[in-house]
This record gives sequence, C-alpha cells and structure tokens, in this order.
Amino acid sequence: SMQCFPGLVLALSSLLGALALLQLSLYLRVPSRYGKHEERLCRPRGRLPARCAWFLQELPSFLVPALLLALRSPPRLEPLGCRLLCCLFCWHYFYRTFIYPFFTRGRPFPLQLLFFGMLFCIYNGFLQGYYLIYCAEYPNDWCTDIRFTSGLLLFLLGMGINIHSDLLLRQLRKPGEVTYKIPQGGLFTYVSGANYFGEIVEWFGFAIATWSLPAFAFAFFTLCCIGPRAYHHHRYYLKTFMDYPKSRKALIPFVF
Ligand code: NDX
Repeated sequence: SMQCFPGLVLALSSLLGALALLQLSLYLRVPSRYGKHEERLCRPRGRLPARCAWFLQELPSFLVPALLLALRSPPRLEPLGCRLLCCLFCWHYFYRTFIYPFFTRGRPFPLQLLFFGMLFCIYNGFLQGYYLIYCAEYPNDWCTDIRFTSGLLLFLLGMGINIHSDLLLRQLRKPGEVTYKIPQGGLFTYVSGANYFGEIVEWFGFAIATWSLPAFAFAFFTLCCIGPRAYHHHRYYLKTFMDYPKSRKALIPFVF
C-alpha cells in the first residue's frame, strides 16, 4: 500500500512553485484567455457551457483527496487537526465543484484551458491530499496552536469573502445575459478582484494552518494565477466604464 515519500512531496511542491513563476511571467503581460479576456479575433475554438466546464475542471480537486482519504486503511489522520485540515480542502472544492457551477452565469469556457485546468486540479488535489493523509504529522495539541487557529480563521474569512463576492458577480446578470457591469457592494467597494482577494486569503490561511510546503506552494500558485488576473480585470473596467470608481484598487484594499 501507499506510504509517504518525502522526496516526492518536495519534487511536486517545487514543480508547483516553478509553474507559479511561469504563470506570473506569462500572465503579467497578457491575461489568460477566458471570461472577459477571451480573444474575439481568434478563430472560434471549442467551448463548453460554463456549468459543465467548471464542474469537470474542479471535480478532481474534490475527488482525488476524497478518494485518497476513503482508500486509506487503516484510517490514519488520528489527530483532530489533521483530519480537519484535509476536510477543509475538500470542503472548498465541494463548493467549487457541486455548488458554484450550478449557479454560474458565465460565458462558455475554452476547451483547451479546461483541459489544462483539469490536469492542474488532478495534480494539486493529489499533492495536497497525499501530503495530509500520508505524510503530515501534527502534535496532539495542534488544534490550539496559534498557526492552526489563526490559519483557520483566515481560511474561513477568505472563503466567506470569496463566496459572497461570487454571489455579487452572479447577481449582475439575469439568466442568459453575458454582458459586463460594474460590480458593487461587499469588498467590491474597495477592489476589482474581491473574489480573487478572498481566494488568496483563503489559501494562505490554509498554508498557515497546515504549516506545510505543498500548501504554501499552492497559495503562491493561486497568488501568481489570479493576482495578475485581478490586475487585468481592473484595467478592463477602467478602460470600459468612464464612471468606474476612482478610489477602487485592483486586488488589495487601499494598497494595490
Ligand atoms: N480554475 C484555478 N497555466 C482555473 C481555470 C483556468 O480554480 O495553462 C486555476 C481554478 C486555469 C487555472 C485554474 C490554472 C492555470 C491554467 C488556467 C488556464 C491556463 C492556465 C491551467 C485551474 C495554464 C500553466 C501555464 C501553468 C500551465 O462571462 P464570464 O465567465 O466572464 O462571467 C464571470 C462573471 N463576471 C461578471 N459578470 C458580470 N459583470 C462583470 N463585471 C463580471 N465579472 C465577472 O463572474 C464569471 O461567471 C464569474 C467570475 O468571473 P471572474 O473572471 O471574476 O472569475 P474566474 O476567473 O472565472 O474564477 C471563478 C472563481 C473565483 O472565485 C476564483 O477565485 C476561483 O474561481 N479561481 C479561479 C482560478 C484559479 C483559482 C481559483 C485558484 O488558483 N485557486
């Protein structure tokens, strides 16, 4: 049966960090081509309805760690902290896979990106799940450790902001509509990328709570992936709407 190979965890985490840097260098200049940044001049490539695309893309991030957890025998994850941490990851992806897609009013998603997105979710789902289920070791009082409690708090706060902001974005459209409007309310009062800000806070919280290399690599990847995207959203809004609120920042309230 499976066991912990620390070298594998180190290698996969390093590759995730390298992918993050690759993304940063690619997407600082040009945004990834989906949603409002899709190229219209290009020949129309294959697309899938947003609902199917997000479901399929995010499913492995839920399924892979959930299966690893179910197949582990005898069940390890004894300290409460450890079990809780794995459940947090699955909880987020339960939302992203089984709830978010069914309410989205997004435009069809490019198949090519869906393919890479799925590969990424398999990779990351395996890394986070494998590490927490087979490698992580926490003292029995990890639940009262300041890293666990503050990380958990940040995770919950970030998740709250992310879900609330997703909701505000969705309400900008009636079913069937695909136009863009100025997001209002919640953290959108301060930043253009409120949903991204929430997601980034969430994964840094997770990294602090697990205090692990794979989770810090993933938080860094998230920052490099959707950080630049928030900046491109911001520029798009400034270019498109003359009355866009001047004091609003791109990603971090009052700062940037
Ligand atoms: N999926 C994470 N890289 C990504 C898909 C793309 O979960 O090859 C990363 C994720 C993947 C990416 C994923 C990984 C890297 C990939 C990339 C493609 C290429 C890239 C694979 C897996 C790659 C290398 C080089 C390393 C191999 O019509 P519409 O769709 O625009 O409508 C939108 C609507 N909306 C508005 N409606 C009215 N008026 C407005 N002004 C509106 N503005 C937006 O709201 C959508 O329906 C909805 C949300 O849109 P948007 O653009 O704000 O968010 P979106 O980017 O679609 O993300 C949705 C949620 C969000 O909560 C975000 O935090 C989370 O998913 N997310 C997204 C991306 C990655 C991620 C989280 C993470 O890294 N944790």
